Amino acid sequence: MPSASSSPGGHQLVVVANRLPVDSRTLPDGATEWVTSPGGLVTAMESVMRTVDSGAWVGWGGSPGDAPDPFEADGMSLYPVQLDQQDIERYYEGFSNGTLWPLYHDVIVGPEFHRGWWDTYQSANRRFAKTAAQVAAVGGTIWVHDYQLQLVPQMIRETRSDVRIGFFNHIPFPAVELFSQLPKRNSVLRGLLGADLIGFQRESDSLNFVAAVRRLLGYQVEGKTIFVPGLGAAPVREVQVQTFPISIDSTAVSALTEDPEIRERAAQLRRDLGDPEKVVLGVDRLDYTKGIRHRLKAFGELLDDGLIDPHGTVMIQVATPSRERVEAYRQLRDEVELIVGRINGEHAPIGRPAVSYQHHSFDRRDMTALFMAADVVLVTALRDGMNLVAKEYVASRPDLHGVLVLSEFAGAADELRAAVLVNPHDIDELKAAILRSLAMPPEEQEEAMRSLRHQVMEHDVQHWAHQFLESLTASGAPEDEATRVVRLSGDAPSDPAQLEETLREFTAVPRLLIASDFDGVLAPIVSDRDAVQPDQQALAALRELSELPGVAVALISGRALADLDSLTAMPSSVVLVGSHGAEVGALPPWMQAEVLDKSVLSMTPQKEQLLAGITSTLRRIARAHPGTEVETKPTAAVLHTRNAKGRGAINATESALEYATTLPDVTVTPGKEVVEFAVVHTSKGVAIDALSRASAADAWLYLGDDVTDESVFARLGGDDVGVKVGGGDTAAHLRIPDTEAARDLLRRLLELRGEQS
Ligand code: ADQ
Repeated sequence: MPSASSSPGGHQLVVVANRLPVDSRTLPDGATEWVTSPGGLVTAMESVMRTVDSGAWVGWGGSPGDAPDPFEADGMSLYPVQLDQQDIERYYEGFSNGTLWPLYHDVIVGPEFHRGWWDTYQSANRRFAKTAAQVAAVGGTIWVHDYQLQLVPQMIRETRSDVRIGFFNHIPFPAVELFSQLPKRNSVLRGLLGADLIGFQRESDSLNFVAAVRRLLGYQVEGKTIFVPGLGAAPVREVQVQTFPISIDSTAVSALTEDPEIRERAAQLRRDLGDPEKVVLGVDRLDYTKGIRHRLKAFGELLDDGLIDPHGTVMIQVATPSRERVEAYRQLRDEVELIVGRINGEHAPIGRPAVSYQHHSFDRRDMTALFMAADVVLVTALRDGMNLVAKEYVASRPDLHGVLVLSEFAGAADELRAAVLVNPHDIDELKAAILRSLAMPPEEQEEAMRSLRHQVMEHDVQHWAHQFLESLTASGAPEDEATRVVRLSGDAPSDPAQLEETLREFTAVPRLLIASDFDGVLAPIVSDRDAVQPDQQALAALRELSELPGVAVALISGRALADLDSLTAMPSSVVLVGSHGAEVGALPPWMQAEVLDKSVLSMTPQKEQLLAGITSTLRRIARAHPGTEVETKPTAAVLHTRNAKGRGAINATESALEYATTLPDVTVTPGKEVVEFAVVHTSKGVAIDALSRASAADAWLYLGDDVTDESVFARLGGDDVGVKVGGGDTAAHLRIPDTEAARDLLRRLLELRGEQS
C-alpha cells in the first residue's frame, strides 16, 4: 500500500520518461506554448497513450527552471518535472549522455565520469519517481522509460509497492565486461530491479542484463527470471526480463504515402536535386553512434574511385541537431561538416551538391516525402538500440521500390533480415553494399521490400506496447506482497515462549508435513562434507514423527539423493528429496505420487550433454584453485570452495560466476562456499509445494539454514511455520541458534504431537 506521505493519484497508466511528449516554448508575451517534440520514444508512445483511459505522462518539459503546472494534452495528463540548469548539466548531459550513453553503445567514444554527476542523477531520478508515485492510482501501472531513469523503478517501489512497475530500455545493454566499468554499477542494477518487468530491444541486450545481475549481484537466475532477495526478511521477488523490439505506427506512416501533396513533394525533391537517376538517403540524429562518418567516408571514396558518378547519384544526409552542449557531439558536427565540404568541393557538379547536408528537423510529412524519393537508405549505426528510421523507410514504400542498407549493429537487423546487412566498420564492405544496392534490379528490390514490409506492418508500435503491458500484468502480483512479508534479521533466537506457542498451535493441525534441510540443521557444517556427522537423536525424532498418524516427514537437501539416503538411513515413511528438488526418492504409499512426479522436471539427452560440459569447465576452474572441488549430481554440478587457500575461494567463485554468464538456461545458485549449476530448473521451494500437495497437508513446518532454504520460506502460508537455523536475514517466522536447538525442536514436536495421538 502507498505510504501516508504519498496519497495515490488517479491514473491507471503512468508513463515516465526523461521528456514529455511536448516541448515548452516561451512566447514573447511570456506565455508558454507547447509543441510536439521529436525523438524515437515520443514517436513510439504517442499513438499508444491516446488509446488508454486515464493516462498520464511524467517528464521534463525541455526548459530549465520551475516546472509548469500539470496540464492536459492529446487526451492525457502531463506532469512536468523540474530540472534546473545544474540538473541538465549533470543528470542529462553528464551522467546520462556523457557516461551511460557512450558506455551502453560499446564505448564508441570514451565515457566520462564525475562523482557530482552521479549525485545529481540520483536526485533527478528521485524527482521523477516522486511525481510518478503521487499520480498513479492504487494498483495502477507505471511504465518507466530509458537509461536516464534507471533508478526510478526501485525509488517508486519504496513508497508504492501496490503498483506494477515496468521498465523499458530503448538503447542497448552492454556486455558485462563493459558494464562492469560503470562506477555505481550495482546501484544501477538494483534501481532497475525495482521493476516487475524489464524490457530490452534485442535478445542479446536481455541476456547481457541477466548476466550482469548474476555476475555482479550474485542473484539467483532461472532463464530470464531473476530472484531478487528481499530487504531484511522480505520475501524473494521475481523480476522478469524480456525482449520487446520497438516499432513505429506503421499504418499511419504507410497511409501518408497516399497523400497527393506528399507524393508531389517527393517528386519535387528529385527535381530540386536535378533529377538524378539515384537518390541515396541518410536520416539520423547527429550522434556518433549512427555511423554518419563511416557512411560519408564510403560514399566519398566511391566518388573518388569513380565508381559513383555525381551527375547521376546524389546523397542526402539529414542530421538533426542533438545534444550540442556535449563536447563529443560538437566535435562530430565539425567533422561531418568538414567531410561533406570536402566531398562537395571535390565532386559536386556546378549548381548542385554531391551530398546535400540538412542540419535541421523535418516534419513527418517531409520525412515521408524524403523516404519516397530515396532509392537507397543507409542505416549504418555502429550500435543502435533499434533504429526507427529503418522501419519508417520500409513503411513508406508500399510501391515495393527502394533498398535498405542496414547495419547488423542496429537492433532492427534482428527482424529486418531481408535488408542488405552490413558491418559498417568495414568500409570496403559498406562500399560494396552501396554499389550493390544502387544496381539492384527492380524485381529483387520488390522481393526484399515485400518481406521487410510484412515484418514492419505486422509488428507495429501498438503491438509492441500491448505486448509489454500484457507481460507486465502477468508478471508479479504486487498486491499479495504485503501479506507475504515477514521480517527477521540479525541473529537473535526467537523468544522460547513464542516458539513453544507456535509449535503447540502447529501440532494441533490435523494433517502435517514436517520437512527439514540436512546440512547445517540436522548435522553441523564441517569442512570435509563426506565426514558429516548427523545428529542421531534428531534423525530418530524425525523417524518417530513419520510413524505418527497424519504426519508426513521429508528431508530436502542440496545433496544428491543417494548421498542423502546413505547419510540418514531413513525408513521408507520419510520422503527424501535431493539436488534442491530435482531428485525425489521412493514415496510412501499414501502419498499421491502422480502429483509429486509432475513437479519434477526430468533430464533430457541435451541436458545431459550440457551438464557434462559444465562439469568439465568447473573441474578446470577447480584445478586452478587448489582446495576447491567439484561435486557431480544427477542434474547439477557444484563447485565447493570451503577448503580453498587464501583468496582462492573468492577467485574460484568469480570464475564460476563469470562462466555462468555464458549459460542462459542454467540455474546458478551461489550458497555458503558453494556455487551450484543446475540444468533442471527447480528449487527447494518448488519441492515443498509439491510435497505439501502430495501429502494433502493442512500446514507444513520447515527447518533451514541456507540461502537456498529461502525459496521455501518465501512460500509460507497462513498456518505454516518457517524456522531459520543460525543468523542472517530470512523470511522465516522463527529463529533458533544451531543444530542442537534443531534437535530439541524436533523432539518437542514429537512430544506435542504424540500427546494428541
Ligand atoms: P534515437 O536514437 O533517437 O532513439 P531512432 O530510432 O532512429 O533513434 O529514432 C529517431 C526518430 O527521429 C525517427 O522517428 C526519425 O524519423 C526521427 N528523426 C530523425 N531525424 C529527424 C529529422 N531531421 N527531422 C525529424 N525527425 C527526425 C532511441 C534509440 C533507438 C531506438 C529509439 C526508440 O537510440 O535505437 O530505436 O530510441 O526506441
